[in-house]
Amino acid sequence: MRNRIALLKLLTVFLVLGMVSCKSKEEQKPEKKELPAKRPNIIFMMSDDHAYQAISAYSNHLIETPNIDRIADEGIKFTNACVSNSICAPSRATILTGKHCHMHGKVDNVFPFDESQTTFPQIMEKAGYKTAMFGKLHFGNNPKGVDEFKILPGQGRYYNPIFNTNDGQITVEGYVTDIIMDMTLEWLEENKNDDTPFMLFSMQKAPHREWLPAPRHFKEYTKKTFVEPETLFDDYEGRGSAAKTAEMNLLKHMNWAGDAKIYPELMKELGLKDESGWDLKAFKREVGAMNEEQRAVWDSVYGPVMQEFKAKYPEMDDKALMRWRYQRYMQDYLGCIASVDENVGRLLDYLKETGQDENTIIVYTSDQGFYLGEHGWFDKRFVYDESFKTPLLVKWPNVITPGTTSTEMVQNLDFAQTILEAAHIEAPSDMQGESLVPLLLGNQEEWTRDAVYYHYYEYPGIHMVKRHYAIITQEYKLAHFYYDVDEWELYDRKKDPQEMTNVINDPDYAEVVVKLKEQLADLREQYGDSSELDQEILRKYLEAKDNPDVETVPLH
Ligand code: SGN
Ligand code: CA
Repeated sequence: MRNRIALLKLLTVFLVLGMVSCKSKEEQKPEKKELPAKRPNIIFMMSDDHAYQAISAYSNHLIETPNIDRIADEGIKFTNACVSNSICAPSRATILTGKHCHMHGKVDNVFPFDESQTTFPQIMEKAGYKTAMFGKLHFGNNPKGVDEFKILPGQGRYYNPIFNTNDGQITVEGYVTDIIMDMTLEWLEENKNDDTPFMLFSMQKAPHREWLPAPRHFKEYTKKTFVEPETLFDDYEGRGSAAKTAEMNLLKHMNWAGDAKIYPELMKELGLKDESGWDLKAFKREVGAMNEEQRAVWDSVYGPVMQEFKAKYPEMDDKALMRWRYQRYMQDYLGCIASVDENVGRLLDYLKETGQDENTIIVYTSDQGFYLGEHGWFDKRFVYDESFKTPLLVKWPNVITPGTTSTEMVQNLDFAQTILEAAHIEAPSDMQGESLVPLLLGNQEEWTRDAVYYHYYEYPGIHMVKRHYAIITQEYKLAHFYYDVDEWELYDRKKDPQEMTNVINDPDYAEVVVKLKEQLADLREQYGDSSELDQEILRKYLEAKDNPDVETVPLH
């Protein structure tokens, strides 16, 4: 009897435990989070050529960016965000249209943007959002769907820049990064008592070539020494011919005056040539635009740097020169980032002070990544990680869990649909991305993408990076360089994160290659890309190249 009672007690315990554990399993099942009912404001900050290697939320081996990091700390950091074509205007057109380049037509920096394309600010404006855009667009025409704009013509200048505005051109005295943020803050201040939700683009020119820091950063940054990347002296063995023939090597292809800030007079003295044919022009464009005061500060810092170089130059071999080039490049590039970061801080502080931060989504990104000496390079264009990946940080109070990291493969292609969904606006069915809202809300299970598509076009042209398209998964990257060569490259992203060895002919990867080629063909079909289209785009490009009657956007 006693035994029976004991057994019954035991059974009851098990039953209760069982119920409890069932219940806790149900409780553990993540609850699907919903968008807040109120339409948010959105501030989309984008810099030009800002490498994720130069944001301390990603890595602090080069610089601390405490203000940009605040967005990551209070929101989400994407560590695998990428672009569909690593070059300025095409990336911007993809962001604004939500389509791949072959669909919106802005495949390179050469032709102007097709203004008949619908951009997402136009859709937001119609849906009752207030819209504005300040900074760099680089379309060869003015933005559509923004009530107010102040846009740099073409690449714009660092000092005392000119802007195209709703009311014609203006020249603003000062440093471009500060000025673009002044415009952003002025607009916010003017509109702060209006309850209409807004979509505001604040797009920095910095840190684009020729990397000119603000006077307040010259001194500090020209005195710094930065850690060299492991692949600075890459000889491109193990890669295809595209890497070997590209013209973006720090030693061989950087300009003396425009890039390294060697004064034209000193170039002459040392017998250095304007190899690109536009080096001296670029120097004059930037340094020539300074006022007396700016030029005096400039000379007081860069003068001694040049004297030091003059003394060392005769003794320098290629290795030493490469090292000097790298340091000079980083000093200026990171000096530009210092201003970008300070200005992000100004914006975050302003929003906090005025309480506008509560219902405002803040995005920080770049139009693509950039090489900071990795593989011996500057510039971008390749599908290799440093240019393919781009920083992406998003803050949305009470929606995104602070300090979240996502390793999902998200793309600039997705931004339009994301922003539209966040604003409760239906996206047009011809947009080709996927809304990131599930990832922002934490509904991870709704995200199913396992591969992205990439296509770079601008060749032959500046920096000579061959045309290629590619499929990228978390594990592999398969690229086809299809013009003036016919070469395939495969990289094992897990085993070879620096992408030093093309394993396309390695028998161990034979099956992977077959599978990825199939998947790539499917992706091309799904997105409406094809060899016929590649040929048509190429023919148009080659025809326009030497035809002065075709309208093109100036490169510099
Ligand atoms: C300029 C730069 C190039 C750069 C392109 C495109 N040269 O031509 O180095 O690749 O812009 O940049 S420069 O010395 O004149 O600046 S992009 O960001 O606009 O795509
Ligand atoms: Ca760019």
